[in-house]
Amino acid sequence: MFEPLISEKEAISIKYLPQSQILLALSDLREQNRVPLLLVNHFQQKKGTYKQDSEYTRKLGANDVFIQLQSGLDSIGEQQCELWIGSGQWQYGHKELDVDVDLSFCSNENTLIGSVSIPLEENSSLQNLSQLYYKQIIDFISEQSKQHLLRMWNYFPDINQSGHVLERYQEFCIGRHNAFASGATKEFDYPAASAVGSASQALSPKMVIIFIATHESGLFLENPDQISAYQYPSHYSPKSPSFARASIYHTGKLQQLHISGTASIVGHESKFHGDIINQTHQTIKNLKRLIKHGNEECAQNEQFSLMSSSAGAPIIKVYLRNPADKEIVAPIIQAFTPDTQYICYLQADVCRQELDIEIEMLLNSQRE
Ligand code: 3EB
Repeated sequence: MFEPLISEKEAISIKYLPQSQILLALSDLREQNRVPLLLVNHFQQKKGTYKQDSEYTRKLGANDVFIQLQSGLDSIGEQQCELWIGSGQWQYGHKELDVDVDLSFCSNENTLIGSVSIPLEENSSLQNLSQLYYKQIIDFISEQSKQHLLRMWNYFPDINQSGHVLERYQEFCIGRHNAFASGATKEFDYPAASAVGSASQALSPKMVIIFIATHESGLFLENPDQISAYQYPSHYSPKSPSFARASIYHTGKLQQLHISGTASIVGHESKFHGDIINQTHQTIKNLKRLIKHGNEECAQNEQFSLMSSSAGAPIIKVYLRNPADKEIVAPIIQAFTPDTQYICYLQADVCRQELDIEIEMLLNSQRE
């Protein structure tokens, strides 16, 4: 058997796999004494496919993944899953936040990963819900002494539609901002994040929040070519989006760079409205600038690289508003990260109406 990569021995490793490979991947993990922590299905439970889904779910049940959930997003092409893997001792738990809402989590000494799926009603206020549940997450991770949020994902339907007063994304931003403002999290330690719109025709619409929290604070980065999201002018949202462009965390010999959802934004302005090719090029430019900046700020030995190394290769997730754009952007992204083994294309609405693509990444590097 191959010696596991450093990223696989020391930290959470994330793989994007087609659903058809999940059961096999899980049985391989068992043989290697590695722990399946979280499985995200990027496809919906649709009427008519119930039988097939329940078969998959039943087999999965026997494989003991700590946390399983549906993102509410749809894959473009084959149905994709996201499998998070740990090693060593992890413990599972869950906490009831509300009648229908559990926070599922698993944690080791340094790290806690968790998820909350919040059922949405027609008239749910995204502001109230995000404020309420962010506050509960923040309180919970403090109790668990993993009080530093490192990385968060936020998925909810109809992100660009109007909510009670404002656009639903803006209402979400206000609630999130208020929750952070009421706690100890300041601008300079906002987590890296992604926030995109999930499919609106879901059978049971949800706001899904997934997060990584750590005992010691990560390092948070901004992109020199972009205004920090938390300093955007107020016309984007009365309370600016509370996230960092990237975060870095060390465990053992590994350092990991979590890059937030990144779009075709320069300064604070959206660029290349209606032009998916140039939006993709601009997004890649932003990603490269951020990686370069991360390396200048803090790489200790090995640099974060787009190429694969002893610490592993980057993984990359691409959110597209229009599934048909995959054909156009795939060759551009392939040329950008030729070494990546794991790339995941999802259909999602970018939180700015005029933008059609958002990309997030996770890179590993080795330190002494
Ligand atoms: C941007 O750069 C694009 O509100 O958490 C990207 C990543 C974006 C995260 C969020 C929003 C968020 O402003 C949008």
